[in-house]
Amino acid sequence: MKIYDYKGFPNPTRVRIALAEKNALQAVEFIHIDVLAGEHREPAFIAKNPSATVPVLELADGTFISESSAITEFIDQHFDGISLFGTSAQERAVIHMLQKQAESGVLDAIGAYFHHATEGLMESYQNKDWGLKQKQNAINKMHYFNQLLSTRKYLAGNNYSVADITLFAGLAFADFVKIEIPPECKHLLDWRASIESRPAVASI
Ligand SMILES: N[C@@H](CCC(=O)N[C@@H](CS)C(=O)NCC(=O)O)C(=O)O
Repeated sequence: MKIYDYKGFPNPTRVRIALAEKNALQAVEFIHIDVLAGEHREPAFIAKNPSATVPVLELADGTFISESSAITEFIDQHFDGISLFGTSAQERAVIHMLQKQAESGVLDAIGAYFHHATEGLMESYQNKDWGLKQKQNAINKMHYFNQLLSTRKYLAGNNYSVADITLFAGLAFADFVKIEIPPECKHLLDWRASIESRPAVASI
């Protein structure tokens, strides 16, 4: 199996952490896509993912899978080890809910800020007000997650899950664009330090 990505970018990081948690990084061939040079917008890559984003997973039969949530779900099912998506119906639904909130409320909101209110990536269209609004939305969500983490160890409860991975990648994106986690969000900051110290996360 192959993964087309750009090491260190937020969404590729989600996939690499999931693989590391499963001890499966060696099972994958990584193919570097030079996003900074626009390689992801060339026809050869668009044929793999019409959305022109990394990461993309290619399976042995030639199937291409984009969207980090889908790729990490495949990884969770395909490889043995810790369950990242939960087991019971309730646990799976709660993890899904929190991953979605972390993705749209933090990671994608910060992405909108990056693409619209900073230089971004060779953007053909920008709406600065939209970008700034999304930055504020991301900060509001940090407060929301801080509150949640005042009563639980991990985002979805007692067990580490893909929701933690997605929020962690979102906060790394915040660092990159210099959006500070509000210092009063102590539970969020402590949680982040605990995720950072996981061997799989530290190995990425
Ligand atoms: N929803 C997609 C988003 C992927 C995404 O936006 N990837 C970024 C890198 S972190 C990218 O390829 N950006 C290129 C661009 O926006 O032109 C996912 O979950 O994988």
